[in-house]
Amino acid sequence: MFDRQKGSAARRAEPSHAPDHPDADHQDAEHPDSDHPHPSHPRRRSPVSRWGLVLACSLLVSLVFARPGWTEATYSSLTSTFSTDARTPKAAPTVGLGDVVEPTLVTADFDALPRGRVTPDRFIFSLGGSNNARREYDDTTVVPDDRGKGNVLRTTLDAHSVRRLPRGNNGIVVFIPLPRRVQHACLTYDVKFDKSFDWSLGGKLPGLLGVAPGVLPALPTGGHHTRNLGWSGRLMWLGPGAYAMPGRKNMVATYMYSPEQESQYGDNVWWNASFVAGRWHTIKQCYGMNTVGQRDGTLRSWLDGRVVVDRTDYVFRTREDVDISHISWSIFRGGHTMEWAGKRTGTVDIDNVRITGS
Ligand SMILES: [Ca+2]
Repeated sequence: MFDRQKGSAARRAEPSHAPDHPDADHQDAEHPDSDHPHPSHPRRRSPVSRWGLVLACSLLVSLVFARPGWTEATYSSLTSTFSTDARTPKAAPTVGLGDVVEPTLVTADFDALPRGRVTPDRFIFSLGGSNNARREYDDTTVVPDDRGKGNVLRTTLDAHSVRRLPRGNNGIVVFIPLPRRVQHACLTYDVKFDKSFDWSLGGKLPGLLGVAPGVLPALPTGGHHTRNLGWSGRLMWLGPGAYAMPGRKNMVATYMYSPEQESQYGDNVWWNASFVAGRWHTIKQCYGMNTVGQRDGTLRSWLDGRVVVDRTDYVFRTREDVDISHISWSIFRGGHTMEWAGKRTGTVDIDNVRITGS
């Protein structure tokens, strides 16, 4: 029964053509290690430095009041810098994974972004990457966080559409190089589907992937043969039409492309758990590369703090130069046929993205 369910969903699971904007890898440059905060060294402050601070604050205040549009102007200045660099190295905190402390590679809460449709620069400022194709982001907006303060990133999925049908570019698919390649990594984010979300047959949520140097990150997606050059691990929400589990309204699965995948369109690793429309969930996905030639890769997932997948025998790779190299920021319905479309326009909100790894 398990295999039949898996095959049923996997056969329908993804368009048979490639995403058309694979992110160029040219910005995957190594940056200096900035993952360890500077140690704190208490020191005596001289009166000169204190007056310097006062003067600097005064200058900042005068600038603020002199330029009503300062936030946007300042932001534009920032983003113009960020748009030419994949990411600017900055001191980042560390977070714990059980008893292991991993450096933080990416963190984004979207609270500093102006509300409204996100521009490529603002998306890149938050999460990295180099894809400046405006149309990739035209379903993504910054909206207030309904939990009280700050913003979240919203992807709108129009009624009666899937990724490429009836036309255009619905949802979002971008590939974002990590600041550096790692052997194991965890991706955490909050996600909320709107309260009347139509689960339809299902769709994709962001995950991580790895490709060998020089290989386009779109390779282990879209029904392509990975040729052992990469793997991907995203999430899918799946509606009842995509599986045979009576009584289940929707299901979540980790959606894998790997050297041992059974379906051309990827395999589902079921969570035996469901999303609830209108409720914030916290997702954590961890991927640990296997030793080449051994079945010792780790594949773990949590939903709202509860372990839903715990595999220690996974095979992600058959070569040493495949590791964890990109975020796969995929949010769309599909599948490649209209049976994946929703009857209503729906939204998927994401916040508090964090990637740790080493
Ligand atoms: Ca936020």
